[in-house]
Amino acid sequence: MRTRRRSLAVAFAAASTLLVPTSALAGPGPSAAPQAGPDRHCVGRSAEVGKRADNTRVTCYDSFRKAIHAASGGLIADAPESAKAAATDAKFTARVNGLAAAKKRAGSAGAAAQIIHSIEYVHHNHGGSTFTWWNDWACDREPDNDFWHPNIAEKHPQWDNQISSFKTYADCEVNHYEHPNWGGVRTGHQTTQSYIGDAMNDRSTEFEWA
Ligand SMILES: [Ca+2]
Ligand SMILES: [Ca+2]
Repeated sequence: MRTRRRSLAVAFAAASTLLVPTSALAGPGPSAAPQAGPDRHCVGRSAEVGKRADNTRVTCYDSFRKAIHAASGGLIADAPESAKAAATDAKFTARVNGLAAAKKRAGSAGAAAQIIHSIEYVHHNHGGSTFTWWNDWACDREPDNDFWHPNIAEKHPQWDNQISSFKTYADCEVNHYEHPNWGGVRTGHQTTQSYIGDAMNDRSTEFEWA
């Protein structure tokens, strides 16, 4: 028994010695893929159509609730923790759709309030990491484009070619483009979809809201 124990100890020591250099040498492998690991919830300011897009900005959080708090300019502090649950939560949807009215009611006190236009999801059926887009006004219910974001690969490559479903708010429809400069395949203006469709799945690079 004692002999066997000693052999195991020796074997373990040998394995440990071997394991150290092996793990130290292991660089980024498949696990470094953009969507590996825990979900991320990012928030981005779009640009008004006709204006330069250099005031766009993106911040990311480890919690959907924190992301919505930031995206709404502090008006919604208690969003569901689950982004997937939020997509079918009628009360949450009504609150997001009410952001423009809340901002108007608040007058100058609501100056910091932000209007959420769409929440883009990495997986089908509103699952996985999210990207929430906002600007200072709601969409205007006219068919022309109101807001846009150019080539997301430029500054946020981890978000290029990721979107699989989305939810729209504030009278907005969103158009997704496959390539920069309004290129390639597009979804056309759409409201909430639980699947973006085979033609545009994991291909969105530019966005427009109408
Ligand atoms: Ca996806
Ligand atoms: Ca693309």
